[in-house]
Amino acid sequence: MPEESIDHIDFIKLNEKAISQPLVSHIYTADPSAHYFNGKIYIYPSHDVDAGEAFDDLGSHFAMEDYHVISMDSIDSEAVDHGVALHVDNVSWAEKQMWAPDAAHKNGKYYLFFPAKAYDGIFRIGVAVSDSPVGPFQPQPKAIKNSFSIDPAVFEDEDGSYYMYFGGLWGGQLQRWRKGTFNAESPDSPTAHIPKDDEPALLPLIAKMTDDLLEFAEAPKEIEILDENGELLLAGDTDRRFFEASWMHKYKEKYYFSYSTGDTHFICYAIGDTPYGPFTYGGKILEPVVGWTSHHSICKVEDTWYLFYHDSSLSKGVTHLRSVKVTELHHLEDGSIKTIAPYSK
Ligand code: FUB
Repeated sequence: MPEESIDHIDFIKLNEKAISQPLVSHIYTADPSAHYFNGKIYIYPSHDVDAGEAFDDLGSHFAMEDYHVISMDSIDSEAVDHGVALHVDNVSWAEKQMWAPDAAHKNGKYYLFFPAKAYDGIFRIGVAVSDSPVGPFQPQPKAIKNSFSIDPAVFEDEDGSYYMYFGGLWGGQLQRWRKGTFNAESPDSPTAHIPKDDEPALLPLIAKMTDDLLEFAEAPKEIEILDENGELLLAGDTDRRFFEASWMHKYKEKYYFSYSTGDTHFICYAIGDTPYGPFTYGGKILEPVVGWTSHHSICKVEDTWYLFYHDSSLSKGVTHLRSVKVTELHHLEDGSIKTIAPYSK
């Protein structure tokens, strides 16, 4: 939904129909990774700011510098901002663009995983550790070895293994890694190195984490997203192919990999039998929201599943000034997920 097409009056009408309102409105927040740790909800979002960078398809206008953690005692209670949990100035390897993070909890420690652009212009993924779920987090001196691109999502399986899913196209640079090393040709083009429409789409990656959650325990592997005929989704299938915003949740012994389709603005899901897939495309979770990006997480709180997501309605459509929201998510009897229309109240 391009923001330019909506005027002020339309925003008032749209917001009246919105199924949920921003969880916090004193700062802009996006890319919410929600977790239920020790009976409380913790949201690890990006902290959107207007740094004065012009909009471009490489996402230069997403010039975030720090992370805040938001907590809620229950799904209906006030969302509390715990202030700066990590700032780019404290991360020795990172220069800028603190994009969508995630967090994990293990043995009393909390781990914040975050992508940022290093001084050579290449996105890497870092990790920072705290004794508290709300930080402050102490960053590791170097990015995770062999990490690249953006949007880490760390999933804890029932056997105690942790896996990181990651990757993102265009400004997220995934297409530059097709030959195994960073391809710096055509630096200003978001679409250079993207496969042709009739070729398989680029795939997200997975890597099992080491026991201390500080490194990859294996070389990252691609995960396959297949269509109803068992064929890889094609690059031209832009309503369904992976773009960014990986997330994993497990429901009734099945693994649900969900993601954003980027330039077509859907949140979709695909189902598999193992954390590594392959995953078969299942459908849409969320219709387009106000703003260019869509990014989500799925979290079970007691017996109810929720979709945390964002939109740009509070900023009246400014793509890089987003707000985190939450709504209930429904798994249907046949294993599918009910599609959510964000402005249908
Ligand atoms: O917030 C910056 C980027 O926008 C994220 O990393 C993407 O997933 C998109 O939401």
